[in-house]
Parts: sequence; C-alpha cells; structure tokens
Amino acid sequence: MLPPSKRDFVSLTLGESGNYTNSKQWRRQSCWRRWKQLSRLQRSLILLTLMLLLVCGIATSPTLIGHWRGGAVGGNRNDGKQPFVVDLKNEYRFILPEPPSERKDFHRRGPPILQNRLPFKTNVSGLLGEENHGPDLKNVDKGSEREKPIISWRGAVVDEEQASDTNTKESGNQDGPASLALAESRLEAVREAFGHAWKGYKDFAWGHDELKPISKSYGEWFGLGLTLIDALDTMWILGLKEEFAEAREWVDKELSFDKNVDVNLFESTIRILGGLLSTYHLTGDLMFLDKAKDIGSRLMPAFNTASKIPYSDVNIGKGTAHPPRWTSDSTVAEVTSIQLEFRELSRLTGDPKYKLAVMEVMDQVHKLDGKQDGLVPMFINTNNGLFTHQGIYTLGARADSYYEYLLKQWIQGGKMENELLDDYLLAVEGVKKNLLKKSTPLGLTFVGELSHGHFSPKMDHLVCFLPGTLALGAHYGLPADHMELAKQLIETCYQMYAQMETGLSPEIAHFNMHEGSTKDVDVKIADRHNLLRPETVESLFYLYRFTKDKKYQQWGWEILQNFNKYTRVPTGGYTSINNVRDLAYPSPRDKMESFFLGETLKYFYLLFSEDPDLISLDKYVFNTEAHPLPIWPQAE
Ligand code: DMJ
Repeated sequence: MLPPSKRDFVSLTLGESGNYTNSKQWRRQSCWRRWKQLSRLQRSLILLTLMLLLVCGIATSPTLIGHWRGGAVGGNRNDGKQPFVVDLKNEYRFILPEPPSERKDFHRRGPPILQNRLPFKTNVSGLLGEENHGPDLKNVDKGSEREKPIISWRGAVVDEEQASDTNTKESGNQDGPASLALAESRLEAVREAFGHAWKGYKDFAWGHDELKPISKSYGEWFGLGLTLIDALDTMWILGLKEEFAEAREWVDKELSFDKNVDVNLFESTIRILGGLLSTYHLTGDLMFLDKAKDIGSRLMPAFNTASKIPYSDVNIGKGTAHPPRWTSDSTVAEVTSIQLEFRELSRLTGDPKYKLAVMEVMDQVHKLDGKQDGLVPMFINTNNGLFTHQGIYTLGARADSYYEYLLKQWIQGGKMENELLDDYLLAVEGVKKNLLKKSTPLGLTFVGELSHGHFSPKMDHLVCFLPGTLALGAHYGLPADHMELAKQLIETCYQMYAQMETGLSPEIAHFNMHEGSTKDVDVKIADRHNLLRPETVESLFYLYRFTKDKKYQQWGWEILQNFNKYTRVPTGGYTSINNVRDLAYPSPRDKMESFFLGETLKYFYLLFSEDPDLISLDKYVFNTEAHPLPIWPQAE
C-alpha cells in the first residue's frame, strides 16, 4: 500500500459557477442530483454492477487477456524478463500464405565464409565479395519452379513442398542424392521464409526495433534497430548477401548508441552486443567490433550498484543506470546471462573490466544461500546482493538462461572453470529431483515448477531450451543420462506443438497427471499465445546435430509449415498470435519479435543443414539469442 501522499486520486469536479449554459451541462447536473438522491446502498449496488460488467467484459476478451498475460508470468514482456507493453490496437485479418512463386526476388544465396576471429585481426577482405559463393543450388530452387499452388482445406495457398508432408517422412538413404535434395529444398524454404519476414521489416519498419506486420508499421523498444541487428548473422549464415550488405550499411551509417534512451541490460546485451560480436567473428569486419565496443562500454554503468549485481536498466546516452520503478531487484536469469558476451568483449579488446564485472556476479550467485539442490530463485536484490522472493523454482521465465549460461561459459572458457560446471551438474540433479514428472496418458517427461514445496505441472515454452543444453553438455562429455533426458524432453516440447489445433505451441502448457486424462497438454485461456519463439527449434537443432535422427528434422519441418500457415502475413512478415487452439481465428497480435529472425529462422536453417561445419559446435557456442561466439583456444 502506498503512503497517502503517493496514492493516486480520481477527482470529480463540478463547475464552480453552477451556471450551466448548455443542455449537456444541464443533463450532467441533473444526473448528478439524481445520483445524490440515491441511498448509499443503491449507489453501492450500481457501482458493484458496473464493476462486475467491466470485469466480465475483460474476462471474455481473449485478445486483451492474451496481451496482458503475454508477458505476464509476473508482468513480463515477451520472455518473462521485461515489462510487457500492452498494444490495444490489434486488429484481426485473415492470414493467407503468399505463394512462394511470387518471391521472384529471393533467390540469392550461398553459404558464408565462417571465421573465428582472434583478438585484433583486421582482415576484412572477402567480405561480401564475389568469391564468397556457395554450391550451385539452382536445381533445388523450388521457389522459381512452382506454378500451381495447392489450395489447403482452409482455402489458404500452401507451398507444394509443405503440403506434400508425407514425401518428407521417409527420406531414404541419409546421405543419398534424394536426401541432399530434400535438405536443400528445406533450406530454401527457410531462406524464403526469412526473405518474407525481411520484406515486411524492410517495407514497414526499416531501422526500427520491431515490425508490426498487420498494421504495416513498427514498434519501438529501445529505438536501436533491434530486428536488423538481431538478424545480421542469420543473413550471413543463410548466405543472403544483398540483404546483409544493406543492413551493414545501416549499422555503419545510421546506428548510433549516443542516445538518451533507457535500455534493458540483458536484452541489449544478448541481442545487440551478442549480435554485433558474432557478426564481427563471422565476417571479420571491424566496423561491427567497433560498434560492439561502443555499446558494451555504454552498458557498464549498470554494474555501479552497492552489491555489484547490475541494475536492469541503463541510459546509454547519459551513462546512468537504475532498477525498475517498482523494485530494487534484478532478475536472476538477466544478471547471469550476459557473461558470454562481456567475457568475449574483454578477450577482443584486451580490457579485463567487462569480464571482471560479469564474473563478480557469477561468483556471488555461486556462493549465495537460498538455492534448492542447485536451483535458483527468480530475483536478486541489487542493494544487498541476496536472493529475494525465495521458495519458487522454475526453469522458465526469469531463471531459464542462468542454467544455460553455466554450461556455455564453461564451454566458452575451454572447460576449465570448475565452479561453473559444478553448479550446472548440481542444477541438473536438482531438476531431476524436484521438477521432473510424467504426464498422462502418454507418459511425457516434463519440467514443472516448485512453489514453497508445492509442485505445479506448469511448463513455459521457454523451458524447451533445456533439451538442447543437456544434449550440448553430453556432447562435451557430461553424463550420458543427460542425453537420455534431452531426448525425452524434446519429445515433450514437440508434443506441446503437435497437440495444439494449429500445431503451434502455447506460451505455457499445463500437463495432466491424473489417471484417466485423455490428453497430456492443457492450456489455460490466458496462455494460448505463440510469440514465434525459438526454444524448441533450437533444441531440435542440437538433437539432430548430435544424433542425426531424421525425426528431429521432420518435427522441425512440421513446425515451420505451421508458422507459415498461421502466422505469415501476406504483405510481409510473420506475426505473433493469441490463440494456438483456434484454426479459424488464431488472432494475430501484430508483432514480429526480433528473435524470430535472430533465432527461430536461424535454428531452422541449421536444423535442416547436413553440414556439421556450418557453425560447428566444437568451435562456437551460441549465446541465448542464437548468436554464435567462438570457443576460446585452450591457452586463454
Ligand atoms: C530470446 O530473447 C532469448 O532466447 C531469451 O533467452 C529468451 N527469450 C527470447 C526468445 O524466446
């Protein structure tokens, strides 16, 4: 409760003169008199009825609830880590896929030159140069050959490749020509999807943070061209040279961090700093490194706190930082998922201050009380450096990437930082002991949540990063049962898609555990949205790389088709939707998150690629926004 001086008052003021000169004013006066003549009981009843009507109105509006809930697991933005901005301007329009044959301008491709930059290398030759050609893919260029689009039962025009689902199920000889052609056609489908998303961004949101594809406009979060920066390395990996060149030009000429703007430390680190660093490594273009240094140094004021646990927000123009308005807490996942990027910045600049600042956070979190079997609470106080809101444990929003970055820092640093490994191994045991259960009827293994000793069968889609991370750990020699668990969990994540009417996962699933359930996955009305998130595709990519089991590619292919069916906007771009359970009315939210280009489409591409050297997992480690950063040579 706020002190009286800070409470907000709604004051109803009548005109002082009492001299009403027009009928409107007269009517107002008369209403007011009648109101005053009512008894207190009558007035209370009327007010109560009005409030009930208002509440019912809101409760029956899925769009509105979807919006509120969209970041809501505790009032979040897209990933539960940021305040959610309510956009009430959504309007529904039918989404029909644009026939791929119309995308005549989107056939440029060829794999990039992939490089791992050591500190201070200056080679920029070859960047976007003509020598950078990939194999000739003309023979598998389905987009230019298609003439007769297939009409789906919904009346939507469907890509022939996508419609002929069954021909992809048995791919025959894994390395034979048919298999390679299939892989190429899927890669082409991802390039085509990227091109469609990019077209929307370019036409309606160029240089802005996010495309609003339905209203053909844009949304601003930090005002730093977030989608463009997030997408840079995806374009490079997909071999989209012209698009990359245009975007590079914008970063070089237009992007300025000298702006009086508050940015979220975590989001700008993983998307902007991470995106610039990885693009520097892939291209060798020093311009990206200069920009990375600029944003990296502007984010450092966040660490000027009493505890050295960083604030959530930084004004990159003024050099000031602060916590959110309502608390002095930061989110645990946010302060422990900026390390890969700042450590790499120290390595590249030779200045240890970045690494020291983020490792101080890891040291403190390592020593803190309040964990349960290696599982961390969701909040940490920036004044005293202690966990707050203790007793709630989740692998979802606000804690997720803490676990991911324990393992990935250990990998990045050449597997020498034992505390990180110990904390990771402990946490995996903590998950097994406290959060793993089986659903009915299929017996799917899922990761629930613990709240003051009470188990909840709730699993965020965000948790679907875990199978990939577990598989990565197993690849690096961690216990084989991590891989077994990864395989079980990715099946569950896939079912979160497959059991929905649209074949797209909801933001949050609840698993049934009682005898006699007929379906494993339940979804609350407020959790039915899909934000084009990457986590399941990300894990499918890891699982495929390590097992070569084609079913993972097939599952990914199904998901890509469903994104095309239900989230693709004909005029360009893809949109988040409010209701994955409604085929006829998925209710677009009019927003394309930057991570759809930065992560989701990149992981689709890597999943369908048969080339283990396309971002080798023995040379690179992906940050939590899918930006590959080099694994350091052992000596460092
Ligand atoms: C991304 O920004 C990152 O993957 C983050 O770790 C979680 N949320 C989104 C994608 O869902």
